[in-house]
Amino acid sequence: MGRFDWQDPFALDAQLTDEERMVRDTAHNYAREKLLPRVGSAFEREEFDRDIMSEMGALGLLGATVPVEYGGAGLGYVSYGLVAREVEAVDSGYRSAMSVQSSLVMHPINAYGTEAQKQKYLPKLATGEWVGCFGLTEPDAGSDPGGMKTRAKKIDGGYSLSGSKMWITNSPIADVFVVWAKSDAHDGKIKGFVLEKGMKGLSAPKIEGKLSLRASVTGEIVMDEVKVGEDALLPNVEGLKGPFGCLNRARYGIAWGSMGAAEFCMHAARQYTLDRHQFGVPLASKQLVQIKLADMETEIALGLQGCLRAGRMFDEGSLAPETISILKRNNCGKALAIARVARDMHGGNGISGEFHVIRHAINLETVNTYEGTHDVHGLILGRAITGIPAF
Ligand code: TGC
Ligand code: FAD
Repeated sequence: MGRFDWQDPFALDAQLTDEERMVRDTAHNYAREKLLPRVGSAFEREEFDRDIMSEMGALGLLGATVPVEYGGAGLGYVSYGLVAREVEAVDSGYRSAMSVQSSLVMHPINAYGTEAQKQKYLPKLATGEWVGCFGLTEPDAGSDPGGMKTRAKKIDGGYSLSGSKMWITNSPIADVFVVWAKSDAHDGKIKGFVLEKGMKGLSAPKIEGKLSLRASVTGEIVMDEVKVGEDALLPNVEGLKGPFGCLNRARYGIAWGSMGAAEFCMHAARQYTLDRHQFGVPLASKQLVQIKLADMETEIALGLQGCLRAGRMFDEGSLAPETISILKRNNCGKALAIARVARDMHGGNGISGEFHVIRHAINLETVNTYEGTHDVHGLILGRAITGIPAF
């Protein structure tokens, strides 16, 4: 029989390639040395440090799966997931910044764009010189993006875009905006457009006062007859499968990332209850405490192993979107529950920013909601299981 390693019960590490371990270690060292020391004050002050994008870019953590010829790292999906896990162990908001740039901005340009668009945008997005954002959600169209009102009207030589997007990660600091609109030149079908900061009629006001994901910057995208040329259109996709193709990748990364946050919380709760003595003994000696740690251990181990399998299937081309829904839904829900329990196990100290667990719990409320809510992913699975859409 093997020896039990509570930090890696299914020997995940042994299932990785040398390259994947190297990527993981690079992300781990960066996250712990550069992100962890600044997250407390960033969260308190509700500020995202723009330099983080350039730092991640310099390490090859942006566009990990995008081909090297366009400035990406040309890595597989397991590497991408491992980066998300390490970054989100520090803060879900930092993983958000990485996911949006990689899966929601670089991926659609790479998958649906022209050669000229790829050459223009991808290298600068990969280094973090440019920051991107992804506009799908609208004030009246969240879980049902097919109900979007944003329109692209055909004009001489291009399009005029009008509408507004809501809850958009990175929009206030973005240079590049991938937005989805119903296009009258394409029978009202959804098309993607790449807009740039400074275009007339385009603004991205910041949403202030978030109590979750405060170290990430979130805003609106307001388009008032923004005129663009044909070269702004992403020509190679049409309909909701365009944005969903991006979301498949981001949701997969979130499944890994949420487990990173959960692991951080579990490790913190373990150490805290070993160190903290009440009634003359360490809290960790109590059955009620041990059962909580055992539950966390179980969910994290199973969640990560599911992610690894999904990553291998992604690279083989056999991963179905519904399988991603299983992992996005389960891992976010479980991570949120783990963070809340870890907060409780820290007693009064658990509400202090110094111990990080309450920040993770508050952040995971967002992570459980964005990229398809917990219940919406349940309904995606319900449709796949029964054949009956219940949205
Ligand atoms: P439905 O009829 O199911 O599908 C319409 C078309 O899309 C295709 N499709 C997919 N293609 C690829 N991947 C997927 N996962 C796909 N899901 C659907 C489908 O085949 C069909 O294609 P076609 O050719 O027949 O037209 O569409 P519906 O309108 O019934 O949608 C239902 C539902 C609930 C599944 C969907 O709307 C949904 O997933 N809603 C959740 C919305 C969401 O996830 N929004 C995310 C916004 S972005 C974000 O949150 C970023 S946060 C980033 C961060 O900071 O980290
Ligand atoms: P709603 O769709 O109004 O849902 C409200 C509630 O109703 C939820 O509990 C939901 O599960 C439930 N519900 C909805 N439909 C059904 C149904 N059919 N049956 C039963 N229950 C249902 N979007 C982007 O496009 N780009 C981004 O970068 C981005 N970043 C974000 C960052 C943050 C911090 C946040 C909070 C959100 C972000 N989003 C982004 C938006 C996010 O994807 C949406 O908030 C999410 O999809 C849910 O939409 P909604 O908020 O409109 O909620």
